[in-house]
Amino acid sequence: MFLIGQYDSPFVRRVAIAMRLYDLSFEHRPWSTFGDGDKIAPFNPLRRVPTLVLDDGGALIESAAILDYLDELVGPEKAMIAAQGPARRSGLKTIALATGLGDKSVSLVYERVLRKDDNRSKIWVERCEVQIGGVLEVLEKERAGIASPYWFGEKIGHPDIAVACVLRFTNEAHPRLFDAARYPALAAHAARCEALAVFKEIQQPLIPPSGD
Ligand SMILES: N[C@@H](CCC(=O)N[C@@H](CS)C(=O)NCC(=O)O)C(=O)O
Repeated sequence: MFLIGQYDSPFVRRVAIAMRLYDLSFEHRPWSTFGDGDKIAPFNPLRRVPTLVLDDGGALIESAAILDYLDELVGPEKAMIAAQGPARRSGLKTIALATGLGDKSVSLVYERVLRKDDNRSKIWVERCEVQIGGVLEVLEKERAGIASPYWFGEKIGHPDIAVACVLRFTNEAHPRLFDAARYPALAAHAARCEALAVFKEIQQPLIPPSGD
């Protein structure tokens, strides 16, 4: 199978990190959503990443759906989220907050680089910034109340990976919005994850689209 997308995307990165942790081999096609849109389109008409192309030629889109498939592949014992019950719901909520924050951060990048007329929507930018701040506050409070090395215990899980990937992206794209002194538990969480070999291997400094 091959994974389409660059590792500066927090969504592509979280899928690739999970695949490595699951020991699943894959080829990486680091196609850019804007520059290589025509290459992505036959696999995903939305021209979005991550897109995972399976050995039978079928393509999976959306990081959550891709990870759902990978979890099924490795089975419930190995899956990096509880199979059911309150622990699963809680994990899915943390992931949704993190990836929602990621959506807002990505949206702010597009707003910044794709508008050539200096005509950004003030309402949209302010809304995204409020949403990002709100999620950071909630995640900080949640993480500060957890003593274990990872969000749901001793072992790394999808929520940990999602939060760390999104924090790195947000920090690179909008350093003003993530002040480590204000969010010390999240900063420590990100540092713990980024220190792992798999996070060091699977990363790429942010290259925003040029808009040309
Ligand atoms: N909800 C999607 C978000 C993926 C996403 O936003 N990908 C960005 C790159 S970071 C993308 O494909 N952007 C191009 C576009 O949306 O047209 C997921 O979880 O996979």
